This record gives sequence, C-alpha cells and structure tokens, in this order.
Amino acid sequence: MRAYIGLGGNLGDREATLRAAVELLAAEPGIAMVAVSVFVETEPWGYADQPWFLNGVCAIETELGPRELLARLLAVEQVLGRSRGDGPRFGPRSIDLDLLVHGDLTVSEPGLEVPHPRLVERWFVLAPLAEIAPDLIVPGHGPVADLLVGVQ
Ligand code: PH2
Ligand code: MG
Ligand code: MG
Repeated sequence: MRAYIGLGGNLGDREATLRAAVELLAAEPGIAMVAVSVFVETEPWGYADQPWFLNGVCAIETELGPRELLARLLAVEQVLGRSRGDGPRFGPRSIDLDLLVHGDLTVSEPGLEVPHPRLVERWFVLAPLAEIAPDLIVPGHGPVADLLVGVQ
C-alpha cells in the first residue's frame, strides 16, 4: 500500500535529521521509499514560542499495516534522539514522524488515527503532500489540492 509520512523538526540540525529519518525509513524491511518532497521552513503551529520548523513529506510503498508502521516511525524517532513525554503539546522536537495517510484506510483507535487528525488544518503538511502526490484523495476528506486551497 502507498503511505505518506510527515517529517518535521525544529531542534538541532533540522536538515540533517530529516535526511537521516528518510534514510532510516528507506532501510526498514517492508518499506520502499517512493518520493521525498522539498523540505520547507515553516512557522510554528499550535505553540508559538519555539523555533521555526523544517517540514517535508515522503511517500512509501509498504506491506506493513498501520500499527506496525507507526511502531517503526516511533523507533526511528527514538534512534534520532526524540524524547517524548516532556515539554508542551505541539512544542519543540528534534524529529517528528507522523503517519498521514495509509492507502484508503480510515482508522480511529486509541493511539492510532489515520488519516492524521490535524492534516487538513496544516499547510506545512498539505503543501509538501500536494507536491509529491498532486492527485491524492485523502480518505474522508477529498483531493489534496482542494484541501490545500482551504488552508491558504
Ligand atoms: N508540529 C507540531 C506542532 N507545530 N508547526 C510546524 N510548523 N511544523 C510542525 O511539524 C509542527 C508544528 C507537532 O507535531
Ligand atoms: Mg506532528
Ligand atoms: Mg507525531
């Protein structure tokens, strides 16, 4: 299945960390890297008093289900030094890997929501997503191009 992963970070060498995340994901068994967007610098969303983020999106082809994929994303975050459970909600982080879309799946379970629940509000997700997947239909929401217009 085709899945889309949001990449973000605003601490340390953001570019190097996002690149490393793409490399680590590409090296995971059961994951093939298909496309990587341009990384863009973006104003903090949700919590203003923090450095600007670097954001991007990658497309993968995977046989992993959403639970297993999410576990791999968390593992890669750990390898890259992400510390969880400290700091404010929406606050600074070295790396954040979010499962945005997973094929045509819609999942709403504790700890797992697909498509990502805040995807449609976020320019920093929709713009790179539309760059690498302009014809994508986000399950439950519609064409990515229409969603992008909605946040501009
Ligand atoms: N991630 C957040 C909170 N706010 N703002 C920007 N610009 N980019 C992010 O990736 C981001 C954010 C929590 O996941
Ligand atoms: Mg996030
Ligand atoms: Mg996250």
